[in-house]
Amino acid sequence: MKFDREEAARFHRGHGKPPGHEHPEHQEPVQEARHAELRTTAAGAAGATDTDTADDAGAQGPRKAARTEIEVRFDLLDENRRDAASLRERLREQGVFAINLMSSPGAGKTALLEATLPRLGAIRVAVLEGDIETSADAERLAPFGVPVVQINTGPFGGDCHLPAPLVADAMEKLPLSKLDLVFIENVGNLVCPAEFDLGEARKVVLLSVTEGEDKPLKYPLIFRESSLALITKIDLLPHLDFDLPRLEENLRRVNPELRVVQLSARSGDGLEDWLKWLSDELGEALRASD
Ligand SMILES: Nc1nc2c(ncn2[C@@H]2O[C@H](COP(=O)(O)OP(=O)(O)O)[C@@H](O)[C@H]2O)c(=O)[nH]1
Ligand SMILES: [Mg+2]
Repeated sequence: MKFDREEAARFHRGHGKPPGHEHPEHQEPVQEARHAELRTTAAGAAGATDTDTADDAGAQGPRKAARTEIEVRFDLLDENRRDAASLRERLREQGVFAINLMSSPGAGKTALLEATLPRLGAIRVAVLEGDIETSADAERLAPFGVPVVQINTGPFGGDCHLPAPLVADAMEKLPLSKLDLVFIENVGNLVCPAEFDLGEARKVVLLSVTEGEDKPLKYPLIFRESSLALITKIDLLPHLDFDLPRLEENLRRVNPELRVVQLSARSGDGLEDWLKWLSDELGEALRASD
């Protein structure tokens, strides 16, 4: 079954949560997804069964009030996984390395891109900008002269994350054969983006020093899923009561494999470490595809 955006949007609208969008940390994923279930509900028709006939219902007064609900459940996570797998394959064929940047709103994803794009030298880069509404971030990146595609989830129910089908559509607007690297700036949220594979090569999570040392413990999935954590806005540390060693310890507790880089897009401190990680990962991917 194809990802049906209109259907999904109808379910998402108002709460930004798709059907079958279970949070694996709290609930088992929907196993019985992708079925249509006919369920009869009838005020005053206690004891009615799905096999009662219309005539029966007609003969028994209150059942005239019966109404039929059709509940359709899609396992969007499963749908998403398959779309992400084919996008990953397409990006591999094209030799494009994609990085999914995730954080809570305001941690500094766009500021990081503003600081990074002019420092990439010969690397051919493009950006997909994800937000619920507005093209503000795409406009911030326009002066850098790289292809930028804005993805708004607002028309699809205002999702709190980017889903793979929207990312795949947006990738088709990029000249993939002429690119080495695509940054995907996800919708600002520390929970939902972690659950949705976008076919990226690496997930990178940003956490700013104003958000608190406890966030890896409170929102562990996004830190477990990521290869690199960027501790951002370190220029603000002198003004804060922030325990950096404790944050690093919390990150290690949640994911001992996680690489950690501290940086400030404002002062430029730490950007070299980030760029080194980037070029090492990109170089490794290019060598592997030779
Ligand atoms: N002091 C300081 N402010 C920053 C830094 N990076 C981003 N900001 C500010 O934080 C706010 C949110 O940044 P933005 O890049 O839009 O975050 P995003 O929502 O994750 O894309 C903006 O006001 C930025 O100027 C930084 O390294 N230092
Ligand atoms: Mg942004």
